[in-house]
Amino acid sequence: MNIFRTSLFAAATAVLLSACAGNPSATQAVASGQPARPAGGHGTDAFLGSYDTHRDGVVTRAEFDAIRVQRFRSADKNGDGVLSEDEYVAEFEGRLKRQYFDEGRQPDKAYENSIKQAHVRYGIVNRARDGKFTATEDAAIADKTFKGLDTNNDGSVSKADPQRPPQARGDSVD
Ligand SMILES: [Ca+2]
Ligand SMILES: [Ca+2]
Repeated sequence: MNIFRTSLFAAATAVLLSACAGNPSATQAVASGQPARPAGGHGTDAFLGSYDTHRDGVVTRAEFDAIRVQRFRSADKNGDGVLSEDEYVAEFEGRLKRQYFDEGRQPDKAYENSIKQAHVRYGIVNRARDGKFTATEDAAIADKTFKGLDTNNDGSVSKADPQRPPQARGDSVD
């Protein structure tokens, strides 16, 4: 990174920080105590815990897509544009570790099971079973996940979306 880009990055960070400081609702959302749960799970609560980076109780489609794309890219360690099972599970484990750390927990039986489930999920998301989970496949799953939770179809997921009964929710794989 050259000096110009470094200073640009610093300037952008400063703008972001001041924007946060000037936003009382952001502070209130944090104070409301909804825990961040980066490793997610099923249902609206888990979804908000994983994707609601502003902690304001709402995840817009743009916010969701940006996080999915960023997670996919950071998971693709060898940069070949697809995720192997190892890359996929390692990315999930990174989030799970952070969640355990945030909650002050030590890895336990549930942790091991979550990792096992991530391997099972890979078998589901990698439909072609070729060990190459693509960004296109990820985008298709993301679309299904989001639409399944945005039950009032207003382009964002929040508590305002009436939750469907579990059996009507379909196969959520993330
Ligand atoms: Ca890869
Ligand atoms: Ca909605």
